[in-house]
Amino acid sequence: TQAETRLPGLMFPTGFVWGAATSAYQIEGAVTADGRGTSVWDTFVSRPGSVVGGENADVAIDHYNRYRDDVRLMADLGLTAYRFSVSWPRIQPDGAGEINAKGLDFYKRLVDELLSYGIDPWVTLYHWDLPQALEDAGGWPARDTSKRFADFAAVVHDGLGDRVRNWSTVNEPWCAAFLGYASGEHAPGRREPAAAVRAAHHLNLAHGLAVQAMRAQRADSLIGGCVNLYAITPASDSEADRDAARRIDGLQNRFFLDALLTGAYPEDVLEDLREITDTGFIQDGDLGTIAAPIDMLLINYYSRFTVSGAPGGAQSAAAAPTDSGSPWVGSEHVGFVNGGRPVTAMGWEIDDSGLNELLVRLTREYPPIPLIISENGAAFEDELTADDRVHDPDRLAYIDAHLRTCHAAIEAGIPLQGYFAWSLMDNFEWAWGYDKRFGLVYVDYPTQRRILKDSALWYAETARHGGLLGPAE
Ligand code: PNW
Repeated sequence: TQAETRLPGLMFPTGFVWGAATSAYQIEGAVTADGRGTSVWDTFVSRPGSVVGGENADVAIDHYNRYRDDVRLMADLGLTAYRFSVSWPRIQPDGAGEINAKGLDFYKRLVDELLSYGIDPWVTLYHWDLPQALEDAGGWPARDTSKRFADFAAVVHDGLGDRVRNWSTVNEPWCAAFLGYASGEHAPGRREPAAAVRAAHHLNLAHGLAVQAMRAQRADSLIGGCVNLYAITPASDSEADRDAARRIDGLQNRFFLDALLTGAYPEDVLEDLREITDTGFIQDGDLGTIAAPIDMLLINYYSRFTVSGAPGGAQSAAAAPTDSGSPWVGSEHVGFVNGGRPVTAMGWEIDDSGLNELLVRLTREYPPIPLIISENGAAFEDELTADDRVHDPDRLAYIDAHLRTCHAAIEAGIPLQGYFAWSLMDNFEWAWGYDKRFGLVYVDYPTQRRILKDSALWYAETARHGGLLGPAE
């Protein structure tokens, strides 16, 4: 292989986790199989105008039926870990009570298949597919949903805890709260800023209650919270721009990091938020629950935002594909400015220095905790060639640059223990439908054929080698 003809390059520590990630709704399909209930995403996609091209994930990439082949693909890629999520409505079709054994069985089979190849399963408990029945009862703005989530977490942990060691609770509470309940570009598509703030708190609370419930079941599970962080720069040194950066950093990063890691919401953010909602729903003791000790922090990193406080902003950071409001509740005046960097097919600016900035900041400003990059990757326009190849040098370069940043961080003593590429395979990219391809593996949707992109072959070699290869000898 090429590995033997190249210089060693940048080696990562032994035991570094080389993974790839997916989520249930984005890949599974089979939405009515084996007693699965309805989630808010099933409802949302059937509403005209919510997804580009009117697409849905009824079939997605049919992973529910093809999981054995997909796991073999992971083994071929030399992955040591696979991060996936469990569909709540498969386990509890109505979000509470009765356990649907057939749903849980699917994940048992999946985990056993992974373990048979020596691939470590990393389970995410919530990647946005709230049972519709719970949304009908109020959704995340209702406090009770946090308790229902803790019950669900206990069911899954009880069912899989004997064979899964690494767990995370809620994937990206920012997205679930503010894209789901403020901008409405994600399910359930509500545009209620005050409700979105309650949702954000209840998603944090759900995390804390789930940690408690799982710890009570067994002590040897490793449990983390998962946040999507952005590097944020003011467009200029003006007071207005610096205030814009403080606000967006507050809503996007600190609201979640401070709660999880220090047990307090940032005062300045609470003060901004009081203009749109009273915060009486944050009850005594909640923050203690939310800050229950965790074993690691999972970070999803994609990009940097450059922000301006000059009036006339109002557009969302990652411009939404559908008609939607602003996720930046109370800071709708903030403008997102072109920072002048190359962008991906999502229009997201490529900047690995932002990842470094975040890792350094986490180490400096928060109590020490093991870190995992649980998502990082990029969408580009991929094309299948006549000889069944996908040349994706931009994606390869994106991942390479971010891995170099990870390596430098580890050298600098930052406790970064793993990296998961988003995504293992092309899949249903939420409001964008199938238009945006994030996969290392190309999926030919009409035939469901999986084809390794150049980036997949390169990532496989990197994972096998345990580091980035140097130049040819
Ligand atoms: C994350 N934004 O989503 C999710 O965890 C994945 O499911 C998703 O496929 C991936 O990133 C790529 O989008 C995000 O608008 C969606 O800021 C939207 C935003 C951020 C993350």
